[in-house]
Amino acid sequence: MTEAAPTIVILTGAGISKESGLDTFRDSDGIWAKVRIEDVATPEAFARNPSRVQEFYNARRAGLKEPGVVPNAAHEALARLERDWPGEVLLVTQNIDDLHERAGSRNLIHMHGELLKVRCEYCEALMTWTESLQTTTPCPHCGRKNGMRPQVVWFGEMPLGMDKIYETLDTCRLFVSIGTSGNVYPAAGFVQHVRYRGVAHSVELNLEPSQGATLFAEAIYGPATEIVPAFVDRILKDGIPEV
Ligand code: BJW
Repeated sequence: MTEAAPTIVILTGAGISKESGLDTFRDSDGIWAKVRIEDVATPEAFARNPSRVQEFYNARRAGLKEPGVVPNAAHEALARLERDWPGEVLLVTQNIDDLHERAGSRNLIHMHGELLKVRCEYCEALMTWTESLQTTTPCPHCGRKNGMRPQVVWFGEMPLGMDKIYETLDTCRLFVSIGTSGNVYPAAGFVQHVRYRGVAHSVELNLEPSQGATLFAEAIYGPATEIVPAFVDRILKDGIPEV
């Protein structure tokens, strides 16, 4: 019996979308330099001032429609890896933009939610939403007001798809972390989870060393649009290095 081709898990963060015109969070010109986490990215902030939080996400949702905001060479390379690698490639993104989908990735988990989806806290209906959302917008399913919220994961909330993510981290032979600062858990802990098993290679691809840089077996630094396509070429040509 021939062995199945090894599984790859890719984790992406805001850095992969930076060259598509979307801000990161913790760089000096990032989102958290302009707004406070406590004002927009916690359930308490939403309870205190829902309009402020809706405005923040309405602006970012509108930003996705800017003509220059399109998938870049790094998003495209990851879609190519999924198409051409003979085994499973699971793409786990912390990003709430839709650039991976637009590039063609299909086996994708948005662990921190999706900007183009909203849900009703009363009836739990989940729906695609491309326009502005107001606190008073009635739920199209149950008709109640004041329950519609962005489908994003705020601090203190449980990230999405965790069972599938850990199941795949437990079987992968390659873990790659791209454009994330390694500040936010549980994503920041994935590399230790994988390395603990002792059978998977781990690589960081970033503009500069992240918080957890020393935890990776290999690191490549540079803009995502340059280093990700070159890395994908290498894996498709040479396969996964031995641990
Ligand atoms: C480039 C580049 C280029 C730039 N090319 N690279 C104490 C200890 C440990 C954990 C905790 C703790 N206290 C609390 C926690 C848990 C907490 C947490 O981690 N806090 C830390 C701050 C310490 N985590 C949570 O609460 C999470 N939930 C959870 O743990 O649930 C379990 C649980 C729940 C309840 C009870 C008990 C347990 C939820 C986390 C939610 C994160 N949400 C946000 C905002 C929502 C989405 C949105 O609005 O977009 O998600 S925060 C923000 O950070 C966003 C991002 O997805 C996330 C990660 O950011 P990312 O992607 O890493 O971006 P940056 O800006 O940080 O980094 C960019 C990187 O790109 C940099 O490295 C650059 O160098 C690089 N770069 N240009 C390549 N061109």
